[in-house]
Amino acid sequence: MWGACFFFKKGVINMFVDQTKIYIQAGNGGNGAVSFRREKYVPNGGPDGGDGGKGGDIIFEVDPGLNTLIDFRYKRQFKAQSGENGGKAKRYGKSGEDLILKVPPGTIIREAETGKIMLDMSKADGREVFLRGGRGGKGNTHYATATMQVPRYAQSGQEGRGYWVVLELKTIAHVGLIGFPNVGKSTILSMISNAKPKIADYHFTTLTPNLGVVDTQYGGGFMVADIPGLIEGAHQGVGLGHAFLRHIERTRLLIHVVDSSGTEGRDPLDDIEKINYELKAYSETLGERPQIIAANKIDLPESREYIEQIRKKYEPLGVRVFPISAASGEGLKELLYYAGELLQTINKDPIVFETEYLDDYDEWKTEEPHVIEKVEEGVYEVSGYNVEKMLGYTHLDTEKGFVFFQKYLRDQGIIEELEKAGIEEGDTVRIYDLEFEYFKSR
Ligand SMILES: Nc1nc2c(ncn2[C@@H]2O[C@H](COP(=O)(O)OP(=O)(O)O)[C@@H](O)[C@H]2O)c(=O)[nH]1
Ligand SMILES: [Mg+2]
Repeated sequence: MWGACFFFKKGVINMFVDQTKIYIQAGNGGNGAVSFRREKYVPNGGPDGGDGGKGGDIIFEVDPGLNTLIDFRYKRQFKAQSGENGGKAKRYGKSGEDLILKVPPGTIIREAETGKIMLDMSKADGREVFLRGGRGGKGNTHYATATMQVPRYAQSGQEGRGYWVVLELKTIAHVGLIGFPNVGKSTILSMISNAKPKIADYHFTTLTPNLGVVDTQYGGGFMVADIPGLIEGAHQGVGLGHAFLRHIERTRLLIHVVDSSGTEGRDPLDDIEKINYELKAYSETLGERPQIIAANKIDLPESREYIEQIRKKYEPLGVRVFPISAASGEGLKELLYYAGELLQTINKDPIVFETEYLDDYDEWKTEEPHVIEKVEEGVYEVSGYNVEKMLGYTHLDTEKGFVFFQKYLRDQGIIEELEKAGIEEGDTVRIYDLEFEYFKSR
C-alpha cells in the first residue's frame, strides 16, 4: 500500500511547502566575434570571427526522493550559465552549462502572470528542458558577401529568456475529502491523521488543501486531502472554484462528505447532487471518479431519515454509503478501511495535466515594435526584438537570405519609415552590429 508514497513521513507534513514563486532565466548566447585573418582592415585578410556559444538551458528534473519545495524557499533566482563570446581564428565560444532544477514528483510549473500550466512534472522519471538558452551570435565570417568583404559586424548573442514562475506541489493525496463547507471534512481529517486543520474555519481562508497520512488504526498507508471551498458554481470559477477543483482532479478516490442531519435548512440529497454536478461540469473524468459517501453527523437525530434516503438512491448505483460521526469517531474505521481497499483496485498511474501554455520558442514574448533612429548624419539605426530575431534566422551570406531579409524589412514597413525619416541613397542603415548601405529600389 505504501508504494509511491513512501517518502511521506509523519511529522514532516507541517513543513510542506505547497507553492513558491521563483525567477528562472536561461543563459544568454555569447556574442559573435569581429576579427580578421591578418591585420585589421586589410581587405584580403578576410573575416575570421568565431560564433558565440549557446546559453545554458533551464531543465526541470523530478527527484522522487524530494517531497517539498523547501529548497526554493531560500533561493529564488536561478540563471543558467551564459555562452562565451566567439574568438579570433573562428574560435567558437563555449556553450553555457545547463541548470538542472530538481523538484518533487507532482510539481507543476505555472506562469506567474497568468497562472497557466507551463509544465507538469508528475511523471516520476521526468526530465524536461523548460527554457532553451539563447543562441550564440554569428561571427563576422558569416557576413562576408560579394560586395561586403570586410564585414565589421557580428551578431549579438540572444538573451536568455526569463520568467517568474510559480512552482506548485500538487496534492498527491490518494483520497480527497469533498463536500460543501461545514459538513465536517476538516473534522474527519483531524480524527484520522496527524493533520491539524482548522475546524469550522471560514472556507476561503486557504487555497491549500490540508493533507494528512491516515493513521494505522484506520488502515494507514495513504494520504487524504481535505479540500475546502467547493460551492455551487465552482466549475465556473465561483469562489476560486477552479483552484479547488484542480486539487480534486489529482486524487484518485473521493470521499463525498455530506451533513446527513440536514442542519441549516439543507437537504443532504440535494447537496450531493449539486456537488456532483460541479465535478461533472468541470471535467468528464472528474465526474466519473470513484466515490464513497460519508453521511456525517449521525450523532444528531435528524440524520436517521436522510441516511435511508441516501442509501436507497446511491447504493444501487454502486456507491457505498457510510454513516459516520466525525465528532465521536463512530464509523470512521469502516469508512477508511473500505477506502484503503478500494484504492488498491484503482489505477495508480499519475494523473498528468496538459500544458495550457503553448509557447513557441521562436516567438519572442515581447512584441516590441522596432525603433528607427537617426544616430548621426547619414546613419540610421533600426532596433527591436523582432528585427533581431529575424537577423538570427537569416543567412545574409547567401543571396537568397539577403533578398529575404530585405523583403522582411519592406513588409514590416521599415523601409518606408526610413524614407519618411529622410534617408538618402548611400546612407548607412545599422541594425544591431550589421551595417547596410541604402539604395532606393526602383
Ligand atoms: N454534531 C456534529 N458536528 C460535527 C460533526 N463533524 C463536524 N461537526 C461540526 O461541524 C462544523 C463544521 O466542521 P468542519 O470540519 O470545519 O467542516 P468542513 O467545512 O467541511 O471542513 C464544526 O462546528 C464541527 O464541529 C459531527 O459528526 N457531529
Ligand atoms: Mg474545513
